[in-house]
Amino acid sequence: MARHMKIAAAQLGPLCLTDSREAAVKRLVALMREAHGQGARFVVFPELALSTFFPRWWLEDQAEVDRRFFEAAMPSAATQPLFDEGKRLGVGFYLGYGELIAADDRIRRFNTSILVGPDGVVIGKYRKIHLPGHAEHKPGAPFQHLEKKYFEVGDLGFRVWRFMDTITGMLICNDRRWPEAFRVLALQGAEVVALGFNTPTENLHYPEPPALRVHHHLIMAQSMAFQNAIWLVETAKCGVEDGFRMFGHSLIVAPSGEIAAKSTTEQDEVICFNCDIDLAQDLKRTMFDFAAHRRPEHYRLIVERVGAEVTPAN
Ligand code: ING
Repeated sequence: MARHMKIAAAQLGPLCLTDSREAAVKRLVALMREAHGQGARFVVFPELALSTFFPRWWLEDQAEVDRRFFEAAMPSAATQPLFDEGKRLGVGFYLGYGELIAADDRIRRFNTSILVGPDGVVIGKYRKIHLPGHAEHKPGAPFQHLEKKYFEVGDLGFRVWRFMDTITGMLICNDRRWPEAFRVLALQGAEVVALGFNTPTENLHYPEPPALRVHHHLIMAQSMAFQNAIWLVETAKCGVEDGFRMFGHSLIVAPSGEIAAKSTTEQDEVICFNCDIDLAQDLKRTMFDFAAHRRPEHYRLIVERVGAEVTPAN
């Protein structure tokens, strides 16, 4: 009998600068209830789900940034209601948030996600490794993308956990643009990967057609799911936040690479699918039998070289 798990992507519409954590948590609890009502037992929330996407702003008062956009404890009084609801409903969840830790007399800040079991206990933590954007102020740009300013590169690696009878891994947003991230999870036996994202509709560097950005999002999700034979759940925070638009298109993608469910709005929206976790068996036994087909002795450049260098054989 194949293992099934009903998984939901709980997409969050805009959160504006004036929205409190408590307001965000209220909406997350409502989305969790809606997902549970559709039969979901695992709910994937977006990246940085407790606040507006603040890296779009150049903010100089670090104490204010820490107070408004980072969590020094998880759960805290403000987020405890979400953990309580998960436990009450018997629902596990993925949550993205800004993590602040005061460790060995310095403060460290990460773009973090956690995996919480249906008993409300934190099972795993991931700190975003691929930080896009820039660290310096771009006054001439229509908006900033200052993840390199506000966050440190994650120090926990790409890992998987035993989770509700599956092997589940976590990624965050920009990670979905780097095949290495998925492959490292798949090499550890990942069956499900949860990924929250906040992706601006506009490109701050050059006038890229918005439809093209969605096209990239869709092809990456399908190819990463297929080439690693995983269920891939990608959940957006989207809509217009303080005048800045981010796209939705939350997805549940099967190991076949087929989109099993996709959101249709840029608001709070739950999509849900009854995922056959064992669907990937045939792929992992044949086409993507890593042990039988991979040739790491020829892949060394992937690890040894960071940027591209022209080194022709002739
Ligand atoms: N957001 C965007 C993402 O990777 C981005 C940033 C968009 C980078 C498009 C490059 C191109 O989807 C986050 N939060 O990583």
